Amino acid sequence: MNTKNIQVIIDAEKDSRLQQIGNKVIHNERLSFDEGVYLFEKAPLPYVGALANWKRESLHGNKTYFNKNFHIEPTNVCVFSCKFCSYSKLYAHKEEGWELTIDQMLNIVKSYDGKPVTEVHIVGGVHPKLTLPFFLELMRAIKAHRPELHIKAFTPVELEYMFRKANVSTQEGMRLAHEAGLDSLPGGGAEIFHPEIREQICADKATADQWLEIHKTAHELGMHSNATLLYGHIEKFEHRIDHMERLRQLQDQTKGFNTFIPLKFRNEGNDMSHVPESTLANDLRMYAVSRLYLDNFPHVKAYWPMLGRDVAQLTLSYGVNDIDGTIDDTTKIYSMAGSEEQTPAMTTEQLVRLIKQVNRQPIERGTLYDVIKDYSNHEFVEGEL
Ligand code: V47
Ligand code: SF4
Repeated sequence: MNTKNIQVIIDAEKDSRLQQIGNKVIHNERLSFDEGVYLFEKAPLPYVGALANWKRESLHGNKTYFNKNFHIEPTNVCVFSCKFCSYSKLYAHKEEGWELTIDQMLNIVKSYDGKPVTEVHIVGGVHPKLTLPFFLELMRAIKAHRPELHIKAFTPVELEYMFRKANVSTQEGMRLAHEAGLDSLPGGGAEIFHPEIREQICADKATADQWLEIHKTAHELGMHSNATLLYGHIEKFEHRIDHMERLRQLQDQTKGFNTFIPLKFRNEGNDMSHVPESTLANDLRMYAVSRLYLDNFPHVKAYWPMLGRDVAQLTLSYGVNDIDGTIDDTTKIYSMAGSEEQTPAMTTEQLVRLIKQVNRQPIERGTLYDVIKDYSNHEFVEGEL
């Protein structure tokens, strides 16, 4: 959508405050906290969607990124007790859980030998016996086997616990992890930063300040990272904007975040099953407002295993320019929480088709958004990965 067309939509809007917000967006002016909340509360979905789509296209045109990655979940045993989590087995019930050895995880990595994956994503529960030295050894073993494989691993929740048990500072712990092969941090563990909500849904794990401090330290060491927000449960719009405001402020300082990933709360099999899930319209609004509020984040990603393929495809018109990866794996965290995607795996051909169906340009990227291949005119051959 060009600027002339979006100006027509802004001028036709009857609410003068929304008109004002629209004009700020197209002049690249920063939205205030109250304006962010107002968009959630009052903006018609087509209006906020058109603004977010304009922003997305002015940043990235039709480009829609994906990567070829696989996940390893070292354990689902966890010392914490987040109420929304359908995945973890408390340490007291650890016989129901799993914990992988370094050899088992290395064998997963080896099973991708010769396959064109560029990233391994490692995140799991917080097992009291899987300590910092264990994970340092794991990363060294992966790098010794496949040095160019990008290791995106561990949330601040896992890292804060490892560092505390190992009695090292955040700076020292992050330095050791980086030296052992950690290339970047995924966005998990952020949930909702505001204490009013955090204390109700995940009181005992890393605080908002600890989460932000660990990402800041990673950025200072030259690593990039992602950020998430768990939305659509008991939080209010103010809490979402507060969360994004804290991220926006850190990003102003470090410029280390690549991607923002809103994660839709799924309510199956956890202690918050009585809380209804967000509607499709509210999902789309969440993506659109994120794109507009986080003006210093280059990318907004829809994580399709959580949302489902159809909704993920729709978000590409509501501010999203990244659709994660082929994720050929056995990730359980979402299927256990009620996602439609029971065994999330999409072939490159399926992912490319999904992007092309809405007239976007599929680009395979590395973790840091280096362009690996433009799939616009690619003809797939049978069995291609
Ligand atoms: O922090 C747990 C979420 C996150 C539920 O950086 C739930 O590229 C919804 O952060 N309903 C971990 N969400 C996953 C994550 C992630 C995923 C994909 C890519 C990236 C990236 C990061 O999963 C947790 C939590 O917010 N989660 N339970 C649930 N019931
Ligand atoms: Fe543990 Fe993470 Fe589940 Fe919380 S969300 S209980 S930290 S595995």
